[in-house]
Amino acid sequence: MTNILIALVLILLVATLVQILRVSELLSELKKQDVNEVTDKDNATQGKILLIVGVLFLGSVVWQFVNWIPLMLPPASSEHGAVIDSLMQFTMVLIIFVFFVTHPILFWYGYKYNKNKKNPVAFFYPHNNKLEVIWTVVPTIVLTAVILYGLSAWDSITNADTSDSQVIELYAKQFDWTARYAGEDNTLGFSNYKLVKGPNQLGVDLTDEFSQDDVVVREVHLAVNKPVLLKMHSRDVIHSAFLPHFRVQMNCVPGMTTQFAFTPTQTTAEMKAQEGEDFEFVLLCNKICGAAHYNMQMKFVVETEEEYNAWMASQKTVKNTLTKK
Ligand SMILES: [Cu+2]
Repeated sequence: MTNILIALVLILLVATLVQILRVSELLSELKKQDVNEVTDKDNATQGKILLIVGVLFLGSVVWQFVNWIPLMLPPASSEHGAVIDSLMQFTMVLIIFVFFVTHPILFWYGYKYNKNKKNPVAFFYPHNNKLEVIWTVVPTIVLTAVILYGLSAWDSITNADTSDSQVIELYAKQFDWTARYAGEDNTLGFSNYKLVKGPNQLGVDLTDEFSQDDVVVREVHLAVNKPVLLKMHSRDVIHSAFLPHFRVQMNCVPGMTTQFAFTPTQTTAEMKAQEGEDFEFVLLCNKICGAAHYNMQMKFVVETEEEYNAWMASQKTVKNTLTKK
């Protein structure tokens, strides 16, 4: 009901504006003025409006920086995350610098050089080789540098040595996550969606010897400073595994395995001391995958190796939970 009322008010507002314009046109006709003629006074008014809009716009940008920067993610809690943070900061500093140089000029020129009696015709300046070279070559060099920096960062992150990483499967479906540790052999047992049945929600092949020691959980625990390799699967649609604090994100695609390796560098306890007691590392879905997409999350806990080992020892293997005795 409220929405309908808001829509009605907006329609009436537009209708009123149209009528006001129409009245002013009729008045000009009565005064025998050409409504389409742009006078010096109109230009001066438009110039001033543009300047005010420019000041308000730049002011609002500064306001957003001041108020929203404190809401941003804390520094990365993973090794490769520091590389992503540096890349992000480098790009942002560059963009913000260019923004604050070009935009004040844009609004100021609109105000300063509008047509008036002193300035009846625009200055005709068709070509300048030197300027053309500068504004072609400088952006080319800068953008090439940014792209090379980004490619080398992505390359170093995705080509990490995973030989001693602990393997964990992240299994996505509408609308939750399940994780499966590869167990002592560090090899995930074979799985297939056709084997999904009853409590075996990941379709693990219970006859495969590699699957016997796998551990299925709904909360992931990691040991700090130990590399992990996440292998992602999806049962239904494309999901995206997003661990914002670790700067990890990778699509989970039905029918194929995707992966992301990382090393957590801070424990949950350290983060709680730094960010407040409510802090938790969390896995989110970053693809709009359906009605309950927003609620698709799983807790990640980073702890010391002793704490992690104790937790792992308390978990049941697939053999113990799913295999019929
Ligand atoms: Cu999803």
